[in-house]
Amino acid sequence: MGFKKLIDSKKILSLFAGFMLLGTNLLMAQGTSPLVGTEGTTPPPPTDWLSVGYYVLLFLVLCFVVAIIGKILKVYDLTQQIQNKKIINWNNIMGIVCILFLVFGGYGAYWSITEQGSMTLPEAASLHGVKIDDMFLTTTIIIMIVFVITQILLFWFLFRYRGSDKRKAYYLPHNNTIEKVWTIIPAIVLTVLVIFGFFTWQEITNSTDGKGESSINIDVTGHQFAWEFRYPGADGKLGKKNYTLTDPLNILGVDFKDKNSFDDLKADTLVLPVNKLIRLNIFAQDVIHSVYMPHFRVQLNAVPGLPTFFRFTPTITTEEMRRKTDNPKFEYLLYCNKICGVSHYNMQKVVRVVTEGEYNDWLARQKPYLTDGLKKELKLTETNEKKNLSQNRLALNN
Ligand SMILES: [Cu+2]
Repeated sequence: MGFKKLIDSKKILSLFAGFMLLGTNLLMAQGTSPLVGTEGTTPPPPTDWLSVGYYVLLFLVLCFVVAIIGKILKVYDLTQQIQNKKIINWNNIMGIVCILFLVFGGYGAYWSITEQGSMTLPEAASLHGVKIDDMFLTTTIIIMIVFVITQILLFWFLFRYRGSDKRKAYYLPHNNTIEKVWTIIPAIVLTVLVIFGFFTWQEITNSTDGKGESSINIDVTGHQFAWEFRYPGADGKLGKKNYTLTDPLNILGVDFKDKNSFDDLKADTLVLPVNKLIRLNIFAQDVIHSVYMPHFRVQLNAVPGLPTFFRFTPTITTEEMRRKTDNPKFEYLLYCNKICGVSHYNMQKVVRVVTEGEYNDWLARQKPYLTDGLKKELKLTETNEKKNLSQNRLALNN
């Protein structure tokens, strides 16, 4: 068999299609392989092989059924034609199919909203989150109204004005009024939505306190595949960072020439005091990650070489949320929202919102970033000892 014949062969093509489907199946099932995760992470959920294969098969069966019905109708049509009998009026059939599509499609949309509607984001637990939700709701309502009106008009017109020998189509080359209506109305609605969004976003990000002096400054650094937190010590200031100083002991590249770095703290959980302005300074060390905290409506990319920040005020403590959701195990979470590599799914941290007193207690228990090992590496103690020695000598000489 020549090459041209081979690629034209329907059997080969269908085999290829089957192979591709199997490939998709395998891809979707990926994730069951044991992955190297960071400590304290959860194992990946087992993939439901049956469901993937089941839906692929269901789709194939449906395609097959539609094809068979089409063939039967075609044969019926041809036999009618041969016997000089009335042939099927395809315009009527297509018109009815359109109405059926409108009814079942409309019901499908309704079902999807009522069934999956509860799967939207939970109650907003930050000040600006409420504003984002308002905006989202307004946009959704407007879109829904437009959706219902346009779908009814579209399918009703397809049915009402379906092809017929009794009617002649009206030729409409151009109509300025219609052009104006369908340009100006969407333009006004979209402008209102965009301006609404613009002001909300400006309110969230606009900060006269750009350096974060009046907010609690916390560094969040993403790397494959974990988040690191750095809190300011008693001085309330975070020391400078310089990526060239990064090494196994100084994983964040903190610059200890800056005195503010000495009391900086390392934390494993993101603990936040309630009703206080928090400023997250966001960094990435390898690829693009994304800080995502759905309850606080916070999401911002962590880009290597481009520090960003997000300021927000949490308003509901973890305890309150546990009571509200009636879930004693409830935790706020910080996820990575960029598919950044094989263990991306493991890049999450617990976020705990507590009262100010609890926050101060917790902070006092955190370990300093400047560990003994790091002190040794930086020869901080040695130089101090040398200093002491020379001072002693000076004292002796005097
Ligand atoms: Cu990531």
